[in-house]
Amino acid sequence: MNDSPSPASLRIDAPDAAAIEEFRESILAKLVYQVGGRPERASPRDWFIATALAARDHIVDDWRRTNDQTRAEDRKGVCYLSMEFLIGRLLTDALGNLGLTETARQALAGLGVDLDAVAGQEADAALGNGGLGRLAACFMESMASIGVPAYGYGIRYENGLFRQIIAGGLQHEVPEDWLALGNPWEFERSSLVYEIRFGGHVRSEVSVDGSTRMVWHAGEIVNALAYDTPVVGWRGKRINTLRLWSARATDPLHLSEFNRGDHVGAQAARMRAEAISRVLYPGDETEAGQELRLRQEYFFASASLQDIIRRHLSRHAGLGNLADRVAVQLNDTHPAIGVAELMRLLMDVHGMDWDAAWAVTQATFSYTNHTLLPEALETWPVPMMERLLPRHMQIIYLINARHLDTARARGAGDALLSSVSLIDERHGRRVRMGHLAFVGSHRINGVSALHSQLMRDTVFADLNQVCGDRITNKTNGITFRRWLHRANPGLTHLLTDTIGPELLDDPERLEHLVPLAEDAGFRQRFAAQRRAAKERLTGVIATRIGLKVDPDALFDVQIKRIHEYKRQLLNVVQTVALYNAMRARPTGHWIPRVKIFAGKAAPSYHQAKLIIRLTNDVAATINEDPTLRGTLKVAFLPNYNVSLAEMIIPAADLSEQISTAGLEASGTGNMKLALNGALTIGTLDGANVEIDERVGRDNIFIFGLTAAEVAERKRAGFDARLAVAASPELRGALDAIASGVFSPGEPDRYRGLVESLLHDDRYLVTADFDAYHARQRDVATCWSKPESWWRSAVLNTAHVSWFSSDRTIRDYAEDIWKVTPR
Ligand code: 26W
Repeated sequence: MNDSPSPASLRIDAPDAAAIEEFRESILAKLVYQVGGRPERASPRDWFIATALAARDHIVDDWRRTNDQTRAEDRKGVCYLSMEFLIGRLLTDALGNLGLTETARQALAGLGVDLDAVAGQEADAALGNGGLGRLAACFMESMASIGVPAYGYGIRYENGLFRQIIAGGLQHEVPEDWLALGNPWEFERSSLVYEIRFGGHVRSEVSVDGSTRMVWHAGEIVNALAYDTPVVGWRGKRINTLRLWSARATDPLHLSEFNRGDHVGAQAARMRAEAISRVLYPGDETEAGQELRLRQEYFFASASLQDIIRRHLSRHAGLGNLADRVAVQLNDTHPAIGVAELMRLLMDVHGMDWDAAWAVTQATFSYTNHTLLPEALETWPVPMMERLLPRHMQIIYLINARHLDTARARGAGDALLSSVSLIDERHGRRVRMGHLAFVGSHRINGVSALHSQLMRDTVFADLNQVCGDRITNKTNGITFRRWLHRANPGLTHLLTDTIGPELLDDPERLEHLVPLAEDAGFRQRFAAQRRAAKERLTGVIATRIGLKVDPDALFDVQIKRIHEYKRQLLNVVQTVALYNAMRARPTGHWIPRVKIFAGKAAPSYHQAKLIIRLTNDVAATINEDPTLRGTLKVAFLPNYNVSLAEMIIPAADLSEQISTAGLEASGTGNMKLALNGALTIGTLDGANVEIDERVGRDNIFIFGLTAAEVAERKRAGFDARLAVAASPELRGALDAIASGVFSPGEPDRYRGLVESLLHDDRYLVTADFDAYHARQRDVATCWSKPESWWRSAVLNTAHVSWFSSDRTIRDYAEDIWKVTPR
């Protein structure tokens, strides 16, 4: 937490002396009156809180103005429902977007305090696992920046994603505690509380007007309490709201029990209720399969929809026009229970009939799918749903009955009916949440062109046929404010000095760099910025893992969640093959290379944890081998998070995007790295395909089987042993790993890993090895010709403006949400 992120900020804001003085006074006042500190004794943490509170004062008025204006104009808004928001730090983001970075820097300097050190004190808000959560954070920033009125709705987890500690090469998980020292950005809204009900039973009851209604008599009630965080758009254009729900017991203390002396039992209900927002599920792409997870999903979906309805009814007489005023985006299936919940609210609470409610529901929701991996498609056991959400289960059955009737009317036979049914009858009866989200939405989107096509061709083919083509593509994007301007101010300065400050508002200007790729002087300045970032990362590597690396070496980077389909193992095996080759020819011409890895494994994902251990074991052996004379180093940087990504990305020369084709829905790290001028080595998977189209084949290292070839290999039955037999280098690497070269104290440690690869290579590591190894040799050749390397690097930055999340959001706004940014 103490690393100062990056040097000089963007000097787009030329502050005047009065503004600096005013900000300085404000920081001092916050320090004294709110933090309760004294300037001469304040800790860096105290300064952080004081600075954040001072910055916050610049936000609040505009926040209210934005909200009032949107309400006055009755503009349609977006509600982004997401179980995860992987935000990272907010101080530099807020200051940057407000144009106050220099003001704050100089105000603090006047107090003898360094802004970068202060910013480094902020805990990362790690309310997400990986790509899906970070995408939600980029989208929130973009919506505020381009002027889309929006609320992000999620859960205020007390503990975000675990902190990863590496000890003896193994991952250990430690609870993360981002709120421990206070969160200056959030506002508790004590008047915004909704009741969330669970369990009990449903009865049909006759109301006074003679009509029958289904009445849900809940067994348990939990309160949802809102916490709001402002989301500041670029140049303070709009300030949207991230509204996160915290669970509170309705009756926190059973006083009678307490007075009887049962001090623990008296608080049991409270513990049970508040467990809902205690901790983020660290599972990534594996079905959590836990009742608590379903409770979390319903809790935040219900609170958000109740809030949306309350806000709508504060301005409109009824709910018939809900979909004209609000678009609700389901970020994967995690909030999909919202489809049944909105139906329940419209019918049971607001008296709408089924057809009207269904029309409103479908027109309101749209759903984004983020993965086709079968193990990640959520399903819930019917008995659990019946117990926890009995009314919702009834509604789901009714939705299903009508949906199957429609399918039948369109001529569907039994096979098709069972494939499109919301209930999976094959292994115990389970509710398919992806199907529920699909039928309850008017638009369903994938996150890259390839992924959307695979949705149409595979997992959702039958549904899409039965429901009429509702699938559309919205290729992911990233916010350039965080991932270029803030993470890499040195490069950004070079770019704005060269192609003009308009770049900050118009990423398409990056194309103006194209001719500069031919300019040796510019290439040199571009390379110098990389060199400076690598120098800084070298320091981080030294302090964090005690490894000395050469900043002139090629920095070869794979940073993302550890998962078999992402194939960190392919990278490690190739590293071993390279090591073997270097040892066989120590005097050969080897380019100096640092292999950098970072990423977390789900705590229960044993194979992924074993891959982390192998990476660390390989690193330990290679880093200590004197025959290499330092030409190859391997670094596994612990506790990958947004802040660490911000330090690694500007320093990366090579971006590893090597997933088995067809399995990475999009990827967004690939975009961040290319934007900062790293060259990609990758498969034709996810958004790599679209990066390849834009940067051109001369400026990217593509290898391996295509998605279609992968499918074909799997159909034909792929034998890894044949691939290994045909590749001496692969065999040598696997033999070394299996025989304990990297685990001499326990030679059999990786025997099982290698054997399972030979027996069932589900991710086709061995099939792609030779192509990958060869492409890595091309990388080395290119690196040894700096002119061509840096030409390609410049062209990567030049050609990826399309991956701005502003573009993605404009696409959603126009095609799915029907809202006009302004
Ligand atoms: C139920 C457990 C669970 C948890 C998370 C299942 C699935 C997920 C997510 C779908 C995992 C995820 O983050 N997917 C990633 O989403 C990114 C944003 O669209 C894509 O860029 C990545 O390719 C995709 O893996």
